[in-house]
Amino acid sequence: AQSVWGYDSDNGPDRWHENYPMAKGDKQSPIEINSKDVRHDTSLAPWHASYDPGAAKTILNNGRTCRVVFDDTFDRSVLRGGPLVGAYRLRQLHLHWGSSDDHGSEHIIDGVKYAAELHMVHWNPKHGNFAGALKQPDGVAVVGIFLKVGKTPKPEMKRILEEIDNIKTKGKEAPFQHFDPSILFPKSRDYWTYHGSFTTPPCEECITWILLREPIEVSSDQMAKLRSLSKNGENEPVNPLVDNWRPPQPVKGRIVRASFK
Ligand code: SG7
Ligand code: ZN
Repeated sequence: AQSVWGYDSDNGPDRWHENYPMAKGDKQSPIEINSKDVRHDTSLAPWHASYDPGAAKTILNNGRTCRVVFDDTFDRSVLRGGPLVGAYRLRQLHLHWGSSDDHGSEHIIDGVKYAAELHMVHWNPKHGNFAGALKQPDGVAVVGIFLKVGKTPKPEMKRILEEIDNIKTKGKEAPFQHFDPSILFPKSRDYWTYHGSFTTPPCEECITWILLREPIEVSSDQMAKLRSLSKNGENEPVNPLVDNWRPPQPVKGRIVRASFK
């Protein structure tokens, strides 16, 4: 078995199950969504995020993604409604992206791969702490936002992108304060929802996915900036951090519901 999981041929998604058997479970993520198989559910409520800009703490490169961490010691930045019961606390956001603009997202929509996918990870405080929530089917809620490359840069991505040079290599961390991540949401609140897993080992099946229908538009230059991150540590040979996405997993009879028609 591989010593550390990653996205390369020797330690990538096809081999994760050797060390993390849950990766072959029945409710794995991501999945491919086909609009013709989706069930419009009129009982699905709108979702609401109420985020405190003061909860943002740091931004870091862990060699597998770039992540912004939030204070989740109390109900400070929360997500409610949609398919969820109760308030879920924002813990972190991170992204998955490709080596070029034509792929990089984890979920695939009607055959479309977006350039990147942003994940806002929230947990259900009724389970006590994040580790406890990971063991429960209603433990975690992730909002997924697709990034589509177009002509216009997304100004709201600037704060994150201007920190890239400060967290270039694996293990680097920088302060990241006064940031309201709801500025990254698209206009439409329409979403798909289904029950699945984390897209990285150990791939626990504890996630209510809320995938936003409308992508946000970023420029090709903004994507290139993200790709300038490195997998390697500071004094190691340069190894670009790209293609940190897991391919779609078997749906196994799960139903994807849509909040819209
Ligand atoms: C990224 O995605 C990281 C992970 C995250 C994982 O690799 O942001 O976070 C940490 C703390 O390393 O795993 C437990 C967790 O949040 C999977 O998250 S995802 O399913 O939303 N892609
Ligand atoms: Zn993710």
